[in-house]
Amino acid sequence: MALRNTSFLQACRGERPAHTPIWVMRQAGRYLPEYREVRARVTFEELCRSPELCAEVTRQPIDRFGLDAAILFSDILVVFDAIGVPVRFNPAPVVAEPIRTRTAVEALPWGRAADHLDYVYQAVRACKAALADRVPLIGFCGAPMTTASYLIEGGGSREFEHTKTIAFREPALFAAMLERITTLLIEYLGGQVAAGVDALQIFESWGAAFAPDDYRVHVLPHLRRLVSAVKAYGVPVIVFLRGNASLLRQAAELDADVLGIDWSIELDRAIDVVGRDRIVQGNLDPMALFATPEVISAKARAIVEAGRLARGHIFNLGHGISRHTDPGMVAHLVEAVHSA
Ligand code: 1CP
Repeated sequence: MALRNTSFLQACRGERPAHTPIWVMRQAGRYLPEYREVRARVTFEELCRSPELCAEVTRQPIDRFGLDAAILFSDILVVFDAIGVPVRFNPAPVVAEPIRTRTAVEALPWGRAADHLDYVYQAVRACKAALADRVPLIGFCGAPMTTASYLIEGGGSREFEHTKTIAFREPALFAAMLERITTLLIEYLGGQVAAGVDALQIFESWGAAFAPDDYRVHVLPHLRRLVSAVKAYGVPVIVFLRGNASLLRQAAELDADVLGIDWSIELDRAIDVVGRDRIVQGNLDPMALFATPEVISAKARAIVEAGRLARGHIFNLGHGISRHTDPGMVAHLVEAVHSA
């Protein structure tokens, strides 16, 4: 059956739908009471492994708000299941035995690893069924470096000490790790597309860990390979490279259909850097949802206006929504963007 709301996919192709489409990074999650209700019954890991519950929480923000796209409920770190590396969420992720040496990398079972993520592909099928063609479904993964950083650091990090030490002192080992992870991610996104996702987003949440010149040398080639490979799957590819103020020119070198812009830069200035022929997504500060409805409307209008400078624009926050957000303000934002 054909999708009923195609505004998001039209914007990804550079067409101008009747209104600016909007979805929200982390739109399924802890700010929604109905999500917290599900989470009270199961752990985060159990939730990610249950296709039925993934479909239920993916649908929650679609049922509540007039959003123009759904995003698969999962996490960028479930890929570690594929290589037998356990990760716990408390709720921040913890990898008990970080991978930092060539021996440790080579001991991991990389061959046909993405076959072990069948529960995610089943979740995609369950989400598609639950959405019943109301809106498109976005699949996703972490970018090679963001993904690798959790494996190397053993969790989130502020300074990325181990990741950058390996990149600077053992560049061949760092490249070998990112190469293997990239191959796994290419297969993993292929599995998501085969299961039915309508678009893909790659999250480079920690790009700004590296200085721009080091990012170009040590990180960008792997992200570029991932983007080029997954573009062949035939669905639009969005890259959200957080740290735009410093890495926007690097982002512009990617062959992605859509470039995600974080909230650290004015959208019109970002468009001037990446080029007016590009399609952009973003970029309201998530904390702006703590402002009054009038202020939210004004900020939304300004971003929609700036978005008209680009070939296409999908409205989003400039990073994930805060868990303390009032859902009523999300309803207000969607309204404001659609009527701008
Ligand atoms: O207790 C809970 O319910 C767990 C909180 C939670 C949630 C709701 C985590 C743990 N992950 C998620 C879901 C999630 N994560 C989605 C779902 C779809 C949606 O957007 O609605 C997505 C796309 C992600 C992606 C993700 N996970 C990123 C990239 C996006 C970003 O925010 O930069 C990253 C960095 C992660 C790692 C992760 N997983 C969970 C947490 C708390 C974190 C961040 C840890 C850190 O700060 O290092």
